Amino acid sequence: MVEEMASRILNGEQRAIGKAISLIEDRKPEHRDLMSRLYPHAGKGQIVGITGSPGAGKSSLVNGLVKEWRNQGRSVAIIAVDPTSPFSGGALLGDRIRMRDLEEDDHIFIRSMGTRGSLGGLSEACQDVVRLMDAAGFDLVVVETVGVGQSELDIMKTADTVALVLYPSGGDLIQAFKAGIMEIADLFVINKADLPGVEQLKGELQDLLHITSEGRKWEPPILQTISTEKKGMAAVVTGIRDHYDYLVSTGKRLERRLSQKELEVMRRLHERFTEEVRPIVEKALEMNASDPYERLLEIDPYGLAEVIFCQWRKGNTEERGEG
Ligand SMILES: Nc1nc2c(ncn2[C@@H]2O[C@H](COP(=O)(O)OP(=O)(O)OP(=O)(O)O)[C@@H](O)[C@H]2O)c(=O)[nH]1
Ligand SMILES: [Mg+2]
Repeated sequence: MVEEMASRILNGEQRAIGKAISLIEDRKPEHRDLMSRLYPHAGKGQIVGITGSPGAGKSSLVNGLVKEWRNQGRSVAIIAVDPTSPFSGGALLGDRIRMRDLEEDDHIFIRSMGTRGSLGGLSEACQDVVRLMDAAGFDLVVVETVGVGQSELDIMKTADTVALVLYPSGGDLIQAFKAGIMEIADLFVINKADLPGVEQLKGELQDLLHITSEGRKWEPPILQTISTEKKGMAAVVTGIRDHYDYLVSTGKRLERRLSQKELEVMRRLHERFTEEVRPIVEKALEMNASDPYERLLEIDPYGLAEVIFCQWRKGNTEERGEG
């Protein structure tokens, strides 16, 4: 079943892609086999992260960029990551409405992803979906996230090219600086350039860039757009292309991917291990659930973690017949 699904995905069949995404989002065990099969086929597309504070105009920008890319005959997959933020509810609906006119085209794929349950794994799932789209043959895989938390930052770090969307009087520049987004941004887009304060924002940005860009070979361009009027789109598309050419010609694209490998293996292991021990943890706490709250609070978490770890290790050695 997974084998057939993989070959249909490699053929670019949208229905198979949709099904696979659900498999990935639910973290079903089969998704690992699927991803292993797809992995050798990924790595041809350009992964573009678009980040910025809520309402900066990321979706409007992506909308405009997609039209430009399609005019150049390039296919685009868009993943709108919706963190459990208080802003996302309405915005996501807005995205759907605005992007509906794009959905008739076979060379465009749009999907929103959110945190399912509270156990996280969003960045792992997102990375898998990106890889899936890449393997399916999309020339560009665009990930839109609100630049707030660690998992968004993790997602951005797996992109080839990161564009930070700012807007005048957004007051989000310092926040982005603090969150570490400034350092990983390859392009700066000042959107809503029809509003006053563009020059001031540009000045502040240039000052901050002096601090963060030391030793960088790529000089991040600062571009201006009015996304709602589709103004400035061509320059952003060119900037994204230029950055890709820079990565390829300097060997940095491979370098980046290699340095991410260890991190990714560690994250996959962490996810796998957590999955494995969770039932043991739940059981251990359940046994104590009949105790009054005070007793539950007395449980020493360090000791309990140690007991569970040893129990898990013992179980494994017995399984291998070494016990
Ligand atoms: N004046 C002006 N408004 C814009 C521009 N671009 C986007 N907007 C408006 O800004 C609002 C937010 O735009 P979105 O594209 O949804 O912004 P977003 O960053 O995707 O928002 P979230 O996904 O909620 O974080 C909408 O009302 C847009 O119409 C622009 O260039 N100029
Ligand atoms: Mg949006």
